[in-house]
Amino acid sequence: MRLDVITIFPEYLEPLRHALLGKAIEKGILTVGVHNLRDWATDVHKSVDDTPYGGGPGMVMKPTVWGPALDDVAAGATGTELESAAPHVDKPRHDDLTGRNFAGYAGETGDKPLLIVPTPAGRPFTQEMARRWSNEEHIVFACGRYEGIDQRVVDDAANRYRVEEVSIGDYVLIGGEVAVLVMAEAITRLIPGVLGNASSHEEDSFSDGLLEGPSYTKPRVWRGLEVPEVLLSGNHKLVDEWRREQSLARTKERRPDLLEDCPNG
Ligand code: 6GU
Repeated sequence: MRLDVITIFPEYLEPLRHALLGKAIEKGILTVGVHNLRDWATDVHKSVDDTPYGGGPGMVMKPTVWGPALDDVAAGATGTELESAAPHVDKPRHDDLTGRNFAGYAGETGDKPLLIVPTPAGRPFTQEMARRWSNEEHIVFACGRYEGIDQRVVDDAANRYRVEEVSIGDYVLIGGEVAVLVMAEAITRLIPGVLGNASSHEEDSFSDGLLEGPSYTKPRVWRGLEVPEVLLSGNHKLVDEWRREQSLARTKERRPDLLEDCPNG
């Protein structure tokens, strides 16, 4: 997978190159390009924003800067790591290989990259989106700051991208950068080879619609607190049943909304 991020704060995206994702880059599973939006600014002050039509507080990011930036990044014409940016239309995606593919899935219109625009006004990001997008060949994130990006940028980008405006939750961040870190991690950890254990995400919270229950390790007694007896029994059937009960109880307590139309509930 290739990830490109366009931002006015490229240093904010440094964590993408560290720890887990850094390993994926070293292994050649992932390519990351971070681009400074100001490189596409044309005036002496390198300005990227302007006052909003219709008045009001704050500034709006300029279409005349964003348009060319998105054109260049879609075309892989930014001078960085060009080889892996080329689309691989015939390459099977990992969900095809594991038989988990289904109709209507991202990457179907293969040649256009996916453009994700983080915004509190977007559709809520979910584990299901992370799973679908983990099959993408090329994802571009467009980070807005201030009061957002001129809407025509998003409308026009649909000519070269499949565009998604996405929110990571019901709160407001200063800009999209941290949301990109969140989504990039949620997406890339599902690519085979990025996590050590290939099946370790199959029991994640949300992958079966429930929260994960508690986990324990040695020692058996710590500060007077004992590990639940059933986990020491060696009876896998009993352990599975107990874990399911714990999942359900926790979900009822913390996220009753998840149980409303839950086929497993
Ligand atoms: Cl994706 N961006 C910003 N700026 N704020 C947010 C958000 C995104 N999701 C929740 N709040």
